[in-house]
Amino acid sequence: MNLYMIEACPFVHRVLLACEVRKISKELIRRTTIDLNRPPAEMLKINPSGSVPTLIFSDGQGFHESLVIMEFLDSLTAAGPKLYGNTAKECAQTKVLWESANSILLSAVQQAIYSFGNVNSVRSANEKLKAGWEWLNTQLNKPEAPYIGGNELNAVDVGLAPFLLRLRYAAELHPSIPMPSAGSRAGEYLVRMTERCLSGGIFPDEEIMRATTQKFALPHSLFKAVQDAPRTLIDHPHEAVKSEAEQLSAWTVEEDGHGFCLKALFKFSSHSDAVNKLKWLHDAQEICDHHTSFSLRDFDSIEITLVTHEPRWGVTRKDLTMAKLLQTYFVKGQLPS
Ligand SMILES: N[C@@H](CCC(=O)N[C@@H](CS)C(=O)NCC(=O)O)C(=O)O
Repeated sequence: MNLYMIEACPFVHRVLLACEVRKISKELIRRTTIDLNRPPAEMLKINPSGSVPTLIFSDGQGFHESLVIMEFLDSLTAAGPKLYGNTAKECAQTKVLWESANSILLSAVQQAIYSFGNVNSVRSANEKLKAGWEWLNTQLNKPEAPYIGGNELNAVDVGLAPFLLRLRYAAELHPSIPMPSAGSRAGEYLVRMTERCLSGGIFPDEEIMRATTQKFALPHSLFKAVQDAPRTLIDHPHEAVKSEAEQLSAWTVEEDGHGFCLKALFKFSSHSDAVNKLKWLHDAQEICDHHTSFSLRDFDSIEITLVTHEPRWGVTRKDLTMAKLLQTYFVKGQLPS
């Protein structure tokens, strides 16, 4: 068997940690590091999404999804304890516990990590995290048992670990993220888990983990460009738009009684797609600290006006930079990586 992976992926780390717990050798499951931008053809054949981890067998068959792979590892004969338990009843109980871990703790941890500089999102994650740490304290209520699984990690510990470790790095950039207090059971669990994952050489170097995590905690460079763009009025907005015709092709300069403004109409594939884009626009405005005037048209289109009111009405550098950001996301469906 061959595990297709990249070095710094938390979902891959679940599988590597699971192999360590189960004592599954690198000979039984070999590791192939891939380029996520160019996944190998044999991997795309069984996992067209191109995501890692993906497990491939010698006959070319295989599957992806970290939790599915973890469950499969329990079917192998190996010296280490099983992740889900030894009986059908234990497996069912572990899966029910995982559902709570995922919805109460992990979703909040992921929201805090993958904030992309969205302070609203961090704020709401922080509230959920407090409840998450309480849940974790309750799970760790057996004094002799260092892990949720008891003396050894189970599927719930393994599913959480890569993300719990990364939360620290996000908290370095967003100090409002609440971490469990040092003396609490959850706090001690975090220290224990971090030592285990980092010392065993299971996860990459801290510096790699920090850098790859913090990339998701900061605004994308196109958001940053809007934040940094000056609010200076442009005297000839028609020419400014023409000079960046490709990136601003969706926008027209219009003039009303007050002065110039930028307008665009973006059409989406469905009503729900348009509503999702409105949610994205709402967050984008908060991250950029720059606001637009927008309305939903014909259920599937968004009409946007970009203009600066103060100190004088008109189009500024910040408006133009915001226009480029919106066009990139609304036309391409994603921001460049
Ligand atoms: N639900 C998947 C998520 C895997 C995932 O998102 N992996 C990332 C790398 S950390 C990836 O492959 N992204 C590229 C893609 O989805 O195309 C799992 O649990 O395995």
